[in-house]
Amino acid sequence: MNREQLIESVRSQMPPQRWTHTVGVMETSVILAERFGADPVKAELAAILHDVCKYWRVDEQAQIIRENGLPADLLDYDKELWHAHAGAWIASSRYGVIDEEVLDAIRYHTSGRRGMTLLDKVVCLADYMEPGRDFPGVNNIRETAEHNLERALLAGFDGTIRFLLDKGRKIYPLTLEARNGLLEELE
Ligand code: DGI
Ligand code: FE
Ligand code: FE
Ligand code: FE
Repeated sequence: MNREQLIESVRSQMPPQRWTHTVGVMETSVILAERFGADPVKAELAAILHDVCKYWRVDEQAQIIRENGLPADLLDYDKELWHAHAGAWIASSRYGVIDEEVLDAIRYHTSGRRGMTLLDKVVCLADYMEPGRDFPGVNNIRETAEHNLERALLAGFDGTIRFLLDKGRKIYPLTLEARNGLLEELE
């Protein structure tokens, strides 16, 4: 499957506004990769696929997690987390992506993790700050991302954690570990 076929396949699995978001993540991932020294080709591939199954039925996402040995504890946390791990599995099994760096960037684009790679950080931050995003603090993240990848991503996770606290929701441990890891890197 070439790039155009991949794009068409992913596009057909989501509503138009989610595809617009994906294009924003693709473009922003390439910009951030070039700015901070990650591989822009890998960054774009991860971005194309990062939300591939976001609009699949949640029971299908759960089934992928249960049947393929993905972290079962995800099922005890918000459904919003599932599409990232399920998406990495689909990228590998359906689209033949074998590059573990690309698969990890898809897998951890929502939760983050401790010791995020440069590529993980680029895709996760692009997902926060692509041009279509509009939430309180997004312009601060964009300005910080002009010069500091870790600090910008930290601001993104801080916002998500605050949002989850305000809503009285659970926080997946990898998100706390991602934040702790970024703080240690910035020390
Ligand atoms: O798929 P997107 O909408 O582009 O963005 P995403 O994959 O980063 O999903 C973010 C959503 O996930 C956001 O609304 C918060 C929600 N969420 C629920 N529980 C957690 C969580 N996000 C993180 N990072 N950690 C959680 O524990
Ligand atoms: Fe996502
Ligand atoms: Fe995100
Ligand atoms: Fe996304």
